[in-house]
Amino acid sequence: MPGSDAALVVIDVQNDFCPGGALAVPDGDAVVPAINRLMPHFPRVVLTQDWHPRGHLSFAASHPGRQPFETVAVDYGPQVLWPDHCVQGTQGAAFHPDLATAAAALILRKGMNPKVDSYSAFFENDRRTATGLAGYLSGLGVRRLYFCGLATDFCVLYSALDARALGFACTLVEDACRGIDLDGSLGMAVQKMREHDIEFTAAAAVV
Ligand code: VGL
Ligand code: ZN
Repeated sequence: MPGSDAALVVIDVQNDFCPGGALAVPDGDAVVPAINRLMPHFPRVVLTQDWHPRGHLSFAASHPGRQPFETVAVDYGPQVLWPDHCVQGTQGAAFHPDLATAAAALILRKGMNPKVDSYSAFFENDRRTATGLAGYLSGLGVRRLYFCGLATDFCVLYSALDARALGFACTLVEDACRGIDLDGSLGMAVQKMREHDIEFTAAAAVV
């Protein structure tokens, strides 16, 4: 049962990450009913939205000769290249139509710098540029974060690891997440989260 110092962070439940979308996560839309049931049990809900300008550096199409899911070196280190996805203002970038967005206190958009990707809701992939979410949550006295959404092995993983490093207690609501699983990335993500004292729970155990 989440207390008064808890917040639910819903990562990137957007059309492009759901079946039929540009970067579909297998079974991605299955998280929606579980997340909608979780929301009323939290004093605060934050939604994130991957929100890229056209021609974003994370798009394979921005790198001549490169294909989606290849990794390239960019200024801040390795960057996986993705199909064009979550372009600002498009239907693909919109939340899944059944997600109960009215419950959200904050919608945080990320990945807006054309030259820097942002998996995490806290820091961009340069690992330096803050999004402001840590200050928002701390300012409200939030100390415990529950994570759900898409994708477990990218944006959920990086968000939860950053939250732990910032001192928040973190729980992954495992059945309210789905992963991409690129070259075993899902198993590695689960292992990393366990190593960093992120707890795992099922949605039914939260409420
Ligand atoms: C994501 C890849 C690219 C995610 C976002 O939300 O996990 N993955 N952009
Ligand atoms: Zn993205």
